[in-house]
Amino acid sequence: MKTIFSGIQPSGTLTIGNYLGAMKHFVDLQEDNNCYFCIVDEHAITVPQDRLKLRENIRSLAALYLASGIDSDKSTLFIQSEVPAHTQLGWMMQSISYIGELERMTQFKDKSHGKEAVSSSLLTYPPLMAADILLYNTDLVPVGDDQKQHLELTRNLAQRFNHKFNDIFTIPEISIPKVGARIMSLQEPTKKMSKSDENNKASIFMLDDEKKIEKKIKSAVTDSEGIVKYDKENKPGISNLLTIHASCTGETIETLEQKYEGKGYGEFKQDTANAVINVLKPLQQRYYELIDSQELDDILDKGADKANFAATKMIRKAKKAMGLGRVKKKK
Ligand code: ATP
Ligand code: LTN
Repeated sequence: MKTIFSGIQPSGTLTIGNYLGAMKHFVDLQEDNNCYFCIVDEHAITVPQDRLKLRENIRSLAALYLASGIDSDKSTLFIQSEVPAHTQLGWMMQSISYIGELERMTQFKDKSHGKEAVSSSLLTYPPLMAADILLYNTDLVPVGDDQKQHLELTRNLAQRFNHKFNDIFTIPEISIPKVGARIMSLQEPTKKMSKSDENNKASIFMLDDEKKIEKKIKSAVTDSEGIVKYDKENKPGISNLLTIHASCTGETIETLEQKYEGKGYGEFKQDTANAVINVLKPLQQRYYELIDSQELDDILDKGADKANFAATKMIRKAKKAMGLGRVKKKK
């Protein structure tokens, strides 16, 4: 049994990229592991958020986790800002991070590029992410491909802390899915599908209805060759649809290539849309049952209690290791 930790930002409606690259795998992992799944709202405020929208997104993300199959009897589901230990350890992690290494993070470069005002928390986002993971003695972190660099930094910070102070942190491993680790934009298939993409047609959202899903997949950018074949370099659009299709049905990409040999893109796109709809429809039904329920609040309360208990223990150790606070004199 391993300890697993992962987090998703409540920064908009989740896409099937988030689902196929991350959430779907969380559900498989919870069967025989000790899992923590977090709604990382403190990460979301590193870029400007509308307060009411943020509140809505937090609740919506919690309901999506559960609707996807996260079981609160097996896993701990909680909101980051309801466990103060995250920012506490985040600060300690910042104090052993170098500005140079944070400036080298591609996510920081991408998100700060061309912006007039860049918050300092956008730069110090990775030490907070390291804290999230290290608080729980995490062995494994399931994430999409884009988080590799942050995980590498987390491992470095954990090693640095252990070496400098005391050996208290487990060095976490990263787990990236074989298929679906990087779902691309439907409109610009060389760019990752993102929940914050300005072009609405570029992403399929987990709460999109059947008609929207069909429309978006049918208008997905492909090529004029007419051959359903995986070739990421020359046919990024078709390769992306093959990945989506395969991840949704569990078929291999090779099986799909054979199945659509000699057939046009029309039929392939229609079947891909159906495959996505079949995955999302039952999930959406459960989502709407949960979103305004008391059950959802009870689960999040229980999750915060469990996470607080485990995280507080680690904070005590980290403070002691760094020499923070005091040792009380005996009377
Ligand atoms: P944004 O799109 O707003 O920049 P994000 O979706 O990258 O944010 P998160 O919501 O925190 O950021 O990501 C949650 C998880 O989903 C992470 O494990 C991330 O790697 C994964 N993920 C995000 N986008 C994709 C994608 N296009 N393909 C596969 N996995 C993805
Ligand atoms: N940085 C991640 C979200 C995230 C996370 C984490 C993922 C914050 N804390 C801890 C795994 C473990 C992202 O942007 N996708």
